[in-house]
Amino acid sequence: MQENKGLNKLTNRDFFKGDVKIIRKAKPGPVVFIVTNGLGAIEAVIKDSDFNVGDVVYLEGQVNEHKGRTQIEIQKIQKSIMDFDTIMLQKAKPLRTTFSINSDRYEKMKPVMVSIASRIRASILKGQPIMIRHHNDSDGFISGMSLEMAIVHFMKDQGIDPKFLLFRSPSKAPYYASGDVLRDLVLSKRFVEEDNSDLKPLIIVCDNGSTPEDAFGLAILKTLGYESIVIDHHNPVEIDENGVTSVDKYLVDHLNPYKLGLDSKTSAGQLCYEIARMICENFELNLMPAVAGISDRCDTSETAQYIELTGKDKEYLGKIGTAIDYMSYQLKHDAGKGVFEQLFENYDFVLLINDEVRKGFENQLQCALPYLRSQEINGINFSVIDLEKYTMRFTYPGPGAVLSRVHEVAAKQNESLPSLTIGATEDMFIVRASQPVLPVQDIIDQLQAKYPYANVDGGGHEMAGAIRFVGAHKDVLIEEIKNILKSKTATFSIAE
Ligand SMILES: [Mn+2]
Repeated sequence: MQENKGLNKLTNRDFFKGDVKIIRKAKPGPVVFIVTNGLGAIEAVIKDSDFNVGDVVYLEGQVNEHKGRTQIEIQKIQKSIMDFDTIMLQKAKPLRTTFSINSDRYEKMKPVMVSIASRIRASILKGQPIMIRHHNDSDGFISGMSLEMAIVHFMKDQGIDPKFLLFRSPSKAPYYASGDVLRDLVLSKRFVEEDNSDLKPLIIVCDNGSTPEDAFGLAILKTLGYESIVIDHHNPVEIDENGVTSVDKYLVDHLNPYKLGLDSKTSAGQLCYEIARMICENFELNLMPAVAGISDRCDTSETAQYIELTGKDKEYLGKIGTAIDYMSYQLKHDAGKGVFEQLFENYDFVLLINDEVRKGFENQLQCALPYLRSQEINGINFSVIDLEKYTMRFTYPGPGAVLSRVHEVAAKQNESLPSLTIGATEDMFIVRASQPVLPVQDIIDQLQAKYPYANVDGGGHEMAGAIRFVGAHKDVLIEEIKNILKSKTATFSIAE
């Protein structure tokens, strides 16, 4: 066998001698190790052994085929003093560190992206399980799926079986809620038992994770000794002049454009896609960042470049995003493995779902629009609709999507003014604005200050977000939002 050759390239009747690291150990029965030389992995079998995951050993043995699998039959195993960590660290460096498009924004974020890609590659190489949690919308699914696809690709290239090593799931709440964190902990325990490994999974949170709402969940993970990474583009709300956010102290890496003085206009799906390309230099699926950017309304030159790469138009791609949102709604907590992938492969499936979604919107809007109330306050077209009363519950599209459409209609009705639309449910306001006339966070801060007993909470982008509160105070809070608008002294101009 030649040097610098991955162990997964060994073939029947080779004789192996060399230093390896144990990345998995399976019992009972004979001990089956998965060992790697940093370039590729292979099974190595012995009757019994006290060596464990993480140990570096010197091996000698015949390579044989057993039930269709190539294995080293260990004849000699002993402790090795080789510095494997240095070799693995070297190997973890991405082979590709260029982007699929030209972007000054990306260049600014590159060091963090390369660092995250290296860390994920290092986890794969040492057999550390990886758990991906992502927002349950189109951009969030694309974030999680692009990382997942690249990781699977890289694992297979290395001869590593992704089973028990990779897990992805959507979050129900628009943040990494403690319930999801605890569920992940239970699942991670199962990983470790299957694996006989004492390596705790690496947790990756995408399109969520940057705000104070995420802090409790991420603090739990840190306290229990887990490594977590956040890749997000939502406004972190709490961020100091050095770009340090409220969650940074719980993380090993945190990519968020705001940390580098940028904004939410680069979607998490686009960030994750570029990191995915660095994890595996053979991974490419440019439909993903194009759809993610369109779904999250990121009107940037980056999105335009991605669209161009696909050779499709915005409408065609937008329909894939719509279909992802629909499936996410129907599948709830389910990762939908194998089904979401179809949306990037079978466009008839996309069209079929879009037809259903169109009918659903028509229905919901027919119910809601007659009850939309608009008024001009201080140069702003302010509209309110009671989504609880005037839409069908548990029916797609849900209140957030319906409110977006209602807002579009409200904005069209009075195009000369900036529009702010609020959709109210029992204990939540969904907010949409055509311009950043009154950022959602400002509303939250002011309501919190004046009505502490309403327990106002929430978050979002500058022009879209959600505000939760104790239901009894709903009407008072709506009136207060109107007062906030009335008392604003600034006049707003229409953006060109
Ligand atoms: Mn997003």
